Amino acid sequence: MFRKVIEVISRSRVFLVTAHINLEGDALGSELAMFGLLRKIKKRVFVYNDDITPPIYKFLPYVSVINNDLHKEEFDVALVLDCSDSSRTGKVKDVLSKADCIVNIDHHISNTFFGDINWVDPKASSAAEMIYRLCKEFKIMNKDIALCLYTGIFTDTGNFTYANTTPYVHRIVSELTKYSISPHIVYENIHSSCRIDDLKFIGSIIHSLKVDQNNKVCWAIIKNWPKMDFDITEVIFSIMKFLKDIEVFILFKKIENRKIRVNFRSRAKVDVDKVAKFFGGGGHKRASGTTIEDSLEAVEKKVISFVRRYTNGKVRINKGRNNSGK
Ligand SMILES: [Mn+2]
Repeated sequence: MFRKVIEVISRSRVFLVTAHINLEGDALGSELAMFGLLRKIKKRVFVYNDDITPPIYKFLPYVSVINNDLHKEEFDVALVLDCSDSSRTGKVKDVLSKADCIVNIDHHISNTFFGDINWVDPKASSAAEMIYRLCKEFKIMNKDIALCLYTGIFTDTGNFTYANTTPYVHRIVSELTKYSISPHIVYENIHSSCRIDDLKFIGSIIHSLKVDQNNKVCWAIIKNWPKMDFDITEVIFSIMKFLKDIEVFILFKKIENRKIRVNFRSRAKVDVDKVAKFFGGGGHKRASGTTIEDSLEAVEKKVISFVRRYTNGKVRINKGRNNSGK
């Protein structure tokens, strides 16, 4: 599949590049690195996202090329990055079929192979790692592309702390950092963005944590999940992960009446993609999510009891029908 991607990029002229809604470092870093690569090899490129770019990512090179309004541009190829399913592109999905060829480049294990060409590698730490491989193939790299790729890998490996931080990841990063990247500046841009109210809100969530020590599960219930510029989900998980001997971390966020977003993280043993799939979602083995329509109490009850049985290895899980990313 890698060869097919190289071939279609080489022979085509005009590209649409997009990624998943709820933009984060890997989606944006991969898109913008792809933009840099395609421009270097003299292609025409449009980058479209349904969501607006969160302010914390405004430091990324090329970020101003991202468009949120779909114009009537024609393109030969749609490159869909970091998306487990085409519906994860939001309203960009409506124009994907205009392309002669949809290329799906992703690392979610729950990918639905929606493209004409599907390069899906669940072993890759990030979509950015896959774009790095494309850059190597085309022998293209510069400071801007390197910063985009670094940011993508940094985000999806949880600042190089998750189980997907392989020796290969470190080798890539050692190469990318040669292009005068300042890791502390990337870190500060992404992670030092909380306001005092955010921290107090996080404090209230931490205060109400629930723990099942026997089943190694820790979770939090958030009765009103606010819309915010900066997503504090990862901040909360990073604090939860300070807990000793806990394997699975879950957030229950009420985003609307009877609409609960559930995020899962696991340390190294439990496959939370399977857990999320059981409830109609999906993602990665170590990070996944789903949205369930029911009351907060009912969702907490059914998810926690499922996770308890699952971590005890007492349930077998059939393949889910719907998938969505984390
Ligand atoms: Mn990703």
